Amino acid sequence: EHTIYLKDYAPSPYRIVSVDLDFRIGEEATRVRAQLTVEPRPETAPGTPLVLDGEELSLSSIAIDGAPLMLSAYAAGPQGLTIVEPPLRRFVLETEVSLQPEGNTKLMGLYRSNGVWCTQCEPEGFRRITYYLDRPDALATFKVTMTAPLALAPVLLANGNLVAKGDAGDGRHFAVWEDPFPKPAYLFALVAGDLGSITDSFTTASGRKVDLAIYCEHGKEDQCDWAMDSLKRSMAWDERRFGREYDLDMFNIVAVSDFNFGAMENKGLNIFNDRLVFAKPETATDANYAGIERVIAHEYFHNWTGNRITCRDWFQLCLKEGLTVYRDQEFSSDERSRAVQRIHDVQNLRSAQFPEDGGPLAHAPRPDQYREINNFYTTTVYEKGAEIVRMLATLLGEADFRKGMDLYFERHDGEATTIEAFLTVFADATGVDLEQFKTWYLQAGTPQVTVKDAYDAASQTYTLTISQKTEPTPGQPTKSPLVIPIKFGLIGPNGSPMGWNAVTGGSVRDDMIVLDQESVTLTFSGVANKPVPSLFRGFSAPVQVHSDLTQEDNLFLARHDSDPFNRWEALQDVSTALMVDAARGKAWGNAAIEALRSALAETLANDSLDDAFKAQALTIPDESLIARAIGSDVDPERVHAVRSELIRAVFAPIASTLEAAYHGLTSTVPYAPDTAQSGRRSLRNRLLSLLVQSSDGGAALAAKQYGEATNMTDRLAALAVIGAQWTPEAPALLADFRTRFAGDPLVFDKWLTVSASAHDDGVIERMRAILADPSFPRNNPNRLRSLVGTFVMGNPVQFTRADGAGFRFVTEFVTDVDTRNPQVAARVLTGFRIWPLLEPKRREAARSALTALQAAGSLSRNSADILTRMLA
Ligand code: B3K
Ligand code: ZN
Repeated sequence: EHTIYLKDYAPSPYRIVSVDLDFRIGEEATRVRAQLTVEPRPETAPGTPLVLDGEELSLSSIAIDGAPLMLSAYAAGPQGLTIVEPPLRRFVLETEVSLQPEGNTKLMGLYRSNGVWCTQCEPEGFRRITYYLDRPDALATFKVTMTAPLALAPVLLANGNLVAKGDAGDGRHFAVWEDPFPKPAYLFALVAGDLGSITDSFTTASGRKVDLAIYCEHGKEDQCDWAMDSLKRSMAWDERRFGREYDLDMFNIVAVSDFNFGAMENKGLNIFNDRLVFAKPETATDANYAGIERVIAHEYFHNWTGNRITCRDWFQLCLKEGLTVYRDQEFSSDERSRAVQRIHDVQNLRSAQFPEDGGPLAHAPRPDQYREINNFYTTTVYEKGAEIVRMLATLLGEADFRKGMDLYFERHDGEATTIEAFLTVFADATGVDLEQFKTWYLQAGTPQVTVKDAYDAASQTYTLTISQKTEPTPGQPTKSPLVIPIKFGLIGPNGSPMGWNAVTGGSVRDDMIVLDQESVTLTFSGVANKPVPSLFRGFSAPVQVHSDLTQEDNLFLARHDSDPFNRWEALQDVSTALMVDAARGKAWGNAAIEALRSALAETLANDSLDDAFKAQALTIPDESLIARAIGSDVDPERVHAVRSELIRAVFAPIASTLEAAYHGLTSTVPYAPDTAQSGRRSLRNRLLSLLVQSSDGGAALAAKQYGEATNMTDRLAALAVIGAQWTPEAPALLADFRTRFAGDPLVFDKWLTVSASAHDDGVIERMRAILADPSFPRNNPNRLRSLVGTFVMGNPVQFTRADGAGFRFVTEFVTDVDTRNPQVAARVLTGFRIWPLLEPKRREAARSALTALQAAGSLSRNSADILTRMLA
């Protein structure tokens, strides 16, 4: 299998200066005429062939400067088109190809979703539209003419600004779009269809008026307002926080139903999975509203970090993705609660990225080789990439970080660049040497940080010994020390911050320790009492910390730490430690449970904490986190049992308190997705979930909430906890939910998600029946992922069943879907990454399902790549 290496990077010997595309969209086929203005680079030797990418295209004509090419002058194959001996001067290459968007189930290139023609080109989809240099360092200006039947496609959109439109005769019409900003082909987009829309406008800081529109299926216009509101807030935020203005006269968003992932930042024409656009209170949850806000922002922010400045090659993917995730996280923090946002982002990092980084698919945020680039749109590239940018901001401080960003925009605007160039702007703007810091981009694995402390009362000195180690990962047997910023504070016996006179032994700046060696011992002098250290405040580095803090220390931090993240973290650590002990067969004592219970009850009663924070504090770490803390030979059924038991032990005795608090949070005000209301609902629903899991009356209360709910957040929360527990109420409520919202595919997804989350032994059979139903939309990624994606990632008990039924269900699914949509299949397959952690019987069952899949052969490159790495 063909591997691509970063070290082999070389620019193409030819440059495409500008592109003129003509799409003739029709029901049977679409014809694409491309005129590429090409020139050799000055150093290109005569006779160097021009090699263009192309896939599943049928070529009908080819000419250079108007003269048709002889058969011997070019070769068209399954990978592309080679012009054997192009002129050694500027020339125009003209090709015409035809495509079959209707049969395109891979959803890459030009395809049809619900009758709408739309495109997805990142990373390598443009080659499925025309022959081209389909690589991110080939920047060109695009002019796009499209004609289509007026009845089928009254709306014709492409990148940039609309420059002409009109009648084309024969029931057809045309539109011409021009994008003045040179861009790589992966940012190309086109949409043609019969769509409704909402419009608005935004005036930029310098007074430019931008027309905004969101296009969608007719009848859904009223579900687009939140997305529009989010867009306008994003545009204002990027001006305020980063000084970045929008640059075209229009900005369009189109919602489509069939889409391989969340959304795409095509220049001036973002295309969205409709689940990240549509929202109304009856059918969308608070989490959906927050997700829409975040992704609308994310794609919009790409206009500067991704589009104006793009990637030189796909190894640099986290240059745009990590940075843009950092930006969207900051946006959400500014728009909502910073502490709660941080907790949320860290939970996500731990439950998705840490398992990737600690398993067979571990890779560096900037990998140096790949077989299939689609498999590198990972949580490591995105979320760990964002953590790296966050550490940079922490190390430099906000003002210097902004200076570096300003220089980045100034120096690299209009370029396709690299991680090195990104780091250099910060070094140049601040004088800080970032050579060692760069290791974060190059090294895979979650660093393990160990902390030991000691206090000497006689000399009033406190010492902290902090060391780091990163375990080997595939292809990286040895690791070097990273630069780890540790935000911290010392807390005195009365709960207030403690100072010190001097520190020796390492680098401490104000409230930050910088660990850049394998180990450091810091000695703080003038420390009057034994402190409790609060380390990694705000989760200042994406590491796993091992400290000898006792349960008492953690409960103390949970009460007194001024850092809200660490207050939350301390409670998580307390319950994790109890569950890990229990899973290993060590019973917990009553005293430990009581101590945790009273800390949680105190948190619930604390008026100075906001509801959303309390909801997070009352969350017991999920099963994947416990499994990771156990580390090896994991039995997920036992983990599940231990977690359920802890919840009962802690909460059953205070069920009446929880219930009173639950009723106290009942609200009758009309639904709004704002921070205060959604925080209140999240706490109330957390309490409900705890009640269902710990008290006899819980399920009835949930059934009542389900029936009386006036919004989807409350209705789904009730259904989800009943569905997961598979209480006797579950089948009837699920049936009701399905009919109540029949005809809304995004609510059907929620039904699928709940169905796939049930812990009972009947779940696999029920899922098989769902998939076998002839009316099940077997090519829609949202439906497939809601069912099977949820099962592999969110139902460890049944997925890892000892009899192997869960594993086989998933490999059979992969075999089937892989023939139609390899990206969806490969993504589901990554759910197996936990297999090396399992106890021997389950490990063997997983291995045998995976080897059977491999033996069957004929997988797509996407799935084969995942499988090979999984079994390596
Ligand atoms: N850049 C796209 C992701 C494309 C994924 C291709 N497999 C969306 C985003 O990250 O904003
Ligand atoms: Zn992105």
